Amino acid sequence: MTKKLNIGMIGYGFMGRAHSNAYSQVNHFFDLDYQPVLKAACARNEAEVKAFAGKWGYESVETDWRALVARKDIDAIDICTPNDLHKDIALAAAEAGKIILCEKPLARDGNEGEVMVQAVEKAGVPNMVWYNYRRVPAVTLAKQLIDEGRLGRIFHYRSVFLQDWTISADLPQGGHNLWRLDAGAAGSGVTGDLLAHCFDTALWLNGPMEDVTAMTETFIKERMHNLTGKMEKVGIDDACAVMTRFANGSLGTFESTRYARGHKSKYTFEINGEKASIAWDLHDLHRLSYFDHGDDSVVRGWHSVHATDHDMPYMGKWWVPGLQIGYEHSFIHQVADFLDGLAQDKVTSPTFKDALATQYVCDAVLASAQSQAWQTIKT
Ligand code: SOE
Repeated sequence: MTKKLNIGMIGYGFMGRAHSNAYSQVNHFFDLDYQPVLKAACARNEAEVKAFAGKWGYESVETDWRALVARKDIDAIDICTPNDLHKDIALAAAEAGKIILCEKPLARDGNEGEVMVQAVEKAGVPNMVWYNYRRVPAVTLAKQLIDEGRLGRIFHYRSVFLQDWTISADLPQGGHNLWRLDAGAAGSGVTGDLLAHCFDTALWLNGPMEDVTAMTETFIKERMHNLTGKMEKVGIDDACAVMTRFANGSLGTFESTRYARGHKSKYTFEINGEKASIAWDLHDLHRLSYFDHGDDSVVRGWHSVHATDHDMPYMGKWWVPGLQIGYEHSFIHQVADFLDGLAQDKVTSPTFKDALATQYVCDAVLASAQSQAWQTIKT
């Protein structure tokens, strides 16, 4: 019989919606021992959280996350708040013995992340961080191809995450929707928000990085702060470029900006190996580009693999071959894997500990941009 897993969701923004959708959909498509129940939604603004709860079908609301964490009928806490609340909520939830799912990045920096890892490990509670792009079928396929040795020795890992939504100097910082521009709430700018995705995927596909050198820029130095009503210094990085060495000997380059006019969410990676190369682009997320040097020379070239057949990762659970899925499905896949892990008493990656490794890369990047010197990445 299916076991109910009562979810307490904290936050109702973009990610609150993405996760709620995943919980609602997962049992329609995956055969699982657990079924998430949208038990309670929590946010400070009562009217907003009630509207959110009504739309998604949450059974109740709370306006204080501590009251939610204290509730006996909640099994799992999902943290979808701005980054500055991740640590306190996670610590309280671990103390209360709750399962914890936390939106990325794990924390504002490695120090906060370490405390969170200690807390979940001490409490022995299942935990996971929502680095969703690992579960796009074409990205999971990339992992399979690498693990099968099809690329051979890896030489290069190249990745960018480009957006353009903060170019206007009139855009304020802080508060609902714009906390990503407020260093106090976010911790950092594109490094923690966007490069963190690139680093998580890279660590998963290509293994640990050893050291980094980086530069950052803040193009708009002051913005009106929504919470104070005053012009305040902008503390986040608007753009960041990184060079790194991976432990497997390959070289990595990463770039992220919110000032790439014309790009809305252009996340790409390309990996060049001795035998083959692969490339992926979020704007065409169901395709994996693949070049195999072993192909007969007269047909050798870049293949565009449409990752929709039933033998592609996760795709057997969806429609008929050729019909593609999208962004929101990566979250559904992540919940499916997590619930399956719970049923089998197995850890589902990325755990808090895995996400701490990404946090350490971000810390080293920001430290390098500051010191203008190479930085060793903490392990
Ligand atoms: C920022 O605009 C953002 O929403 C990130 O916070 C998400 O993690 C990323 O997937 C898309 O862009």
